[in-house]
Amino acid sequence: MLAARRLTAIAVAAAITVFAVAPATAPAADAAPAIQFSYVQYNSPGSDRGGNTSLNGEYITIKNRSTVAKSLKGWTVRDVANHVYRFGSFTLKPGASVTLYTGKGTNTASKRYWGQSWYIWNNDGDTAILKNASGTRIDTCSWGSSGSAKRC
Ligand SMILES: [Ca+2]
Ligand SMILES: [Ca+2]
Repeated sequence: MLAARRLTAIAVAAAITVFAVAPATAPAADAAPAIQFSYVQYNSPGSDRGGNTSLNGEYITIKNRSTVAKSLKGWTVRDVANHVYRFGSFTLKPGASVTLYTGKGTNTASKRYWGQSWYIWNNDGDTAILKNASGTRIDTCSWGSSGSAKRC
């Protein structure tokens, strides 16, 4: 009985040691995220008059760079002025991309529509922020006052 109890104590101690050591040997926390912004067209082509076609000429694309499908349910895309788009049930396959359009439209496996009636991304500089369902910042994409699109 005593021996068994002692062995249990040793096993628990060993488990605690492994647990304590694990973080140091785990992969770097700042490794590139699996889900990232890949491209943004912040200045819709032509005059920004607010028609739906023009609003959908403004978009941002998110890519799954990992080799496994990822659920984006509850994930958000926002600008610095806190306009927030939240994904409903949505899964991004390995290597696949989803484009979030500012205007209205019918959602598909690769297209999502924010449903806004005015532009979100400032032509003269802005930052897009991607957060996961628990609110952790996963990626950002920033641009300045020149050009109309950018690879993130
Ligand atoms: Ca814009
Ligand atoms: Ca424009």
